[in-house]
Amino acid sequence: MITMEDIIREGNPTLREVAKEVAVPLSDEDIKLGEEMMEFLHNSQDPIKAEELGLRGGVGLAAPQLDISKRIIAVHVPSGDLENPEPTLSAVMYNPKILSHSVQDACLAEGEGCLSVDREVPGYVVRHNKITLSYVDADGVKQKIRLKNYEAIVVQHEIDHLNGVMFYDHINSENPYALKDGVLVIE
Ligand code: FHF
Ligand code: ZN
Repeated sequence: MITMEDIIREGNPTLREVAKEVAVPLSDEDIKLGEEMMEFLHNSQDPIKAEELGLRGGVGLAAPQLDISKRIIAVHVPSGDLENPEPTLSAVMYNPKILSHSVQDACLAEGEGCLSVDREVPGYVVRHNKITLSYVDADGVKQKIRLKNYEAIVVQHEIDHLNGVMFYDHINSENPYALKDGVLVIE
């Protein structure tokens, strides 16, 4: 089981590496890793388990955060709607790739945090508002999906980890809350 002790923190050079693609068909080892990453997200979003295990709630996790430099991410975005409790996005993605993106940019009003960063970094993290993405799923099947708004932001945060990029690299260092015209601010 993955816990916070398995997650490396900023300063560890692995977080600045470009991770390696995984071989397809997927190995049993890579499938197992993806399952454990998704289990971590589930546990971290379960108030009881998160408390017991001392986990920070997370919607995404990338293999490099476990000191494993492979192009594997897990995302689990809860709906936040009691009427419709299905997660809006839940997947392990192998070799995810952004094929195209909107001209419009977007950022989260609250800024971002990271399981590998034990401090608050204020500011808008400007990303693409919409992305078209390909990836290999847990069954080894190639998928192509379009994402927008919050789900697109989460996946871009995770893919950044595969490329050695941290969220604060996208914050304007002169004025962390400066925004160009037309950037969508997601509440
Ligand atoms: C998180 N937590 O998941 C943040 C951090 C925008 O690479 O967003 O570092 F638990 C992955 C509902 C809404 C339930 C939000 C991408 C952020 C990715 C993890 N928590 C949440 C939730 C959250 C990072 N990460 C603050 C830990
Ligand atoms: Zn992160």
